[in-house]
Amino acid sequence: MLKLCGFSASNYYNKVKLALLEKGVAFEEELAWVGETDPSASPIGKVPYFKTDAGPLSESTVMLEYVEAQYPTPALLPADPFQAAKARELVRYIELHLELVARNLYPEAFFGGKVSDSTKEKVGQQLEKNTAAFATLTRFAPYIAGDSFTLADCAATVHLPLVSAATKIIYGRDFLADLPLRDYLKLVGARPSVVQVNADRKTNTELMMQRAKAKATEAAAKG
Ligand SMILES: N[C@@H](CCC(=O)N[C@@H](CS)C(=O)NCC(=O)O)C(=O)O
Repeated sequence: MLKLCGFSASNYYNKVKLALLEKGVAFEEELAWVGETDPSASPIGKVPYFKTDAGPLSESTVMLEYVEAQYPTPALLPADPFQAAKARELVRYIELHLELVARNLYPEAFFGGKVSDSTKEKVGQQLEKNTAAFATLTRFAPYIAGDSFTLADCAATVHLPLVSAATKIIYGRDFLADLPLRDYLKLVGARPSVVQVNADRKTNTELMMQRAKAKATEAAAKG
């Protein structure tokens, strides 16, 4: 059976999990924390990755494309090639231009660490530009790429709340405040797939925090 490997606190893991749940694909989850991943499946050590009957596969957006091709119904991309490309464009913007940039803020925003002032300034400038560009592409009609739930929604649902929260915490201003994110998250949040992903994320985040604490205590004891 298809195995989704990684952990449920990960936004990239949850993007793929959402697509599988939306499609009703039978899959198992294999817990793999960062540092404990299978190098033969994820050579770079990131999660998520798949173990399929045909072999392993990493990189979440490639995994989404595989899921869409292997399990075509219900479709998570519009049938029209141009509209499908527009949905993919949103996935790319959300990850490359928003999430990956905002990720530089996470150590301080979410994990009790510190980010330098120069990083904050540089990231702030990039996000200012990138969020404005992203806003021109989004539809919210009512889904992010139009009238149906697509792969772009799998990405938006898991990544946008992090971008929003990180900018609010670090700069005192939510860089996505001009988007109808609250209503959108309420809409997608009612889907059984999103309810499950959010519940699993909460449980797994608590576990992750406990692990981090235990590791810190262990390190302190060693001196
Ligand atoms: N481009 C990767 C990004 C995945 C990613 O960054 N995953 C994080 C967890 S949310 C991770 O594994 N981080 C550990 C690391 O970068 O070594 C994908 O789309 O799958």
